[in-house]
Amino acid sequence: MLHEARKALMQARRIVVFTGAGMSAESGVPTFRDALTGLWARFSAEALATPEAFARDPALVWGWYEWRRARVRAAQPNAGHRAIAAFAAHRAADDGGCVTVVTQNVDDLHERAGTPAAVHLHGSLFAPRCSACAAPGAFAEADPLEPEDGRHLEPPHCAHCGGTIRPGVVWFGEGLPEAAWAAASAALGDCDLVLCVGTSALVYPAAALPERAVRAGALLVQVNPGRTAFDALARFNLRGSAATVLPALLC
Ligand code: BJW
Repeated sequence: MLHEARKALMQARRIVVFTGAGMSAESGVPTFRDALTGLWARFSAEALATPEAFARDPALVWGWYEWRRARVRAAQPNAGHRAIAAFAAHRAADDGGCVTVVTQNVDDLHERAGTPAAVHLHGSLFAPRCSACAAPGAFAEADPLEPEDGRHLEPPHCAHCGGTIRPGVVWFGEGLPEAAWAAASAALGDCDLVLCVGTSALVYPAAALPERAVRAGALLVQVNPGRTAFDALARFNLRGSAATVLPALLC
């Protein structure tokens, strides 16, 4: 199966790598929905990842995202992130076609592994903005949080209008960033192959993009240790972790 999937990748000219939280799991960044270790097993999405939650208790939400940002800063890209970056660079250098990385992740591990322009569908932990005027915000100068600390923390205020700075991520009920959505729609609307890594494929509208690509004739290869909503769509289901399967598949 790995050999066949590898052959399909080598033959494809326009490839989209579509990643989710499982991509960063082996870097120590928790997923959302894994039964024991996922964030939603320990924390309430309604209390932390909605605009209503931020309006109700900004310090609770800001503190939680600062805790997560500290964890990501302490993490390193894994062999899977590095394999994707090396594969894309190799393809570009050899004029072997284009590879676009589209991620639902709010970490910066693709970039730190050498992927220069990953498309972030759900925003970034590193791009806070004003909740009133949308101007980019800055983090407070305070000492970094301890990785296990999820304490309340007052968010900083906007230098332009005094509004409350919010995390630059996409919460439930919010639209996706327009530029990222346009770039991802274009790449997935015109690809031969989509390589889906570490996503449960349950969150929309992101999950609709690979579905649409398959309907338009693209072949889907999936890397995931568990079952997902994409299983039936995939030509190849490679059951394993990102950091073990991707180097074997791409390098
Ligand atoms: C490994 C591994 C290893 C483990 N290697 N793999 C249609 C139907 C039903 C509902 C909806 C719908 N359309 C919209 C909705 C509502 C909602 C939604 O989708 N809900 C569903 C959950 C039911 N969607 C929204 O609200 C979206 N907005 C919207 O629709 O707005 C409408 C609107 C339009 C215009 C104007 C205004 C409004 C927004 C969704 C935003 C999602 N946000 C989050 C949080 C981001 C911020 C943060 O980080 O806190 O995004 S939720 C969370 O889920 C996060 C993720 O990006 C996203 C996807 O999760 P992902 O990446 O798939 O992770 P997991 O944990 O689910 O899966 C991990 C996988 O990895 C598993 O499969 C493991 O097996 C695997 N794995 N270890 C490889 N080592």
